[in-house]
Amino acid sequence: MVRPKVLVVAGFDGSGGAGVLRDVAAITKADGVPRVAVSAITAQDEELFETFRPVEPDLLEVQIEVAARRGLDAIKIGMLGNSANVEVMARFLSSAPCHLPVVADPVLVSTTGTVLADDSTREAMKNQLFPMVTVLTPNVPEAEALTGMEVRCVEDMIEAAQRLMGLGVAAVVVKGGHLPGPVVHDVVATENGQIHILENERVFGRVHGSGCIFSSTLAVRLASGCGLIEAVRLASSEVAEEIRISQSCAITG
Ligand code: PXL
Repeated sequence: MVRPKVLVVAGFDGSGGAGVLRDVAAITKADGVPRVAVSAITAQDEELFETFRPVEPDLLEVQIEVAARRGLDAIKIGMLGNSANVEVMARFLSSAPCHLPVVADPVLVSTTGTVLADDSTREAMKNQLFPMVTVLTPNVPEAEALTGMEVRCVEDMIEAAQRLMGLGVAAVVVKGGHLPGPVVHDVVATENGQIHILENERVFGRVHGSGCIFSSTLAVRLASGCGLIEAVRLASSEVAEEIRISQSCAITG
């Protein structure tokens, strides 16, 4: 099969931990062809998030137009930086072919605690972006922030997924890695009201940018024709593998 072209619209993190560099690596590893439009530039490393600036919306718009010119098979959206850039993204999606899988990772806060989407950006994401998205992939803190409810267990994850479906997304994957326990649950809600609960043994350790790895791998798999549940399984095992790799690097130096 021809390698699927996946457009990433996300922030730049020069340390490579998160953002477009991580997305490009994940897409390439999954045998996709990455195309990139940078929405914001961040200055950070694993310990410290110094600052970020969104790019001007007209610059984001032309990057997306150019990246899409030769055709796309999927889109992965990460950090957008501000509400103007959310609007640019939503406008592009409203003119994109409707069969194109669009995976949105609702990046709100950096791993180190910096707010990456302020209130007006969050509102624009909910009102303008999410209704155009095929799969939304929040982790537990993001699901809590977007729904306003506390998420402590699988039943809460199901409730949060259903509330997020109410925003007009076609499917939601709430990733359970932030909840304690030896088994990690991912809850998938789909348009026909179905709920699927996937279980994976916890791989101990962390990798910066695990949300980017998950959503980018998911986008490639969906573009390659995988069903949603199988694509989620493959994306989860990719994250687990990257955690194992980063653990063994940490041990061997
Ligand atoms: O992992 C979320 C994320 C995504 N994209 C960028 C980020 C972060 C977290 O810090 O900086 C650019």
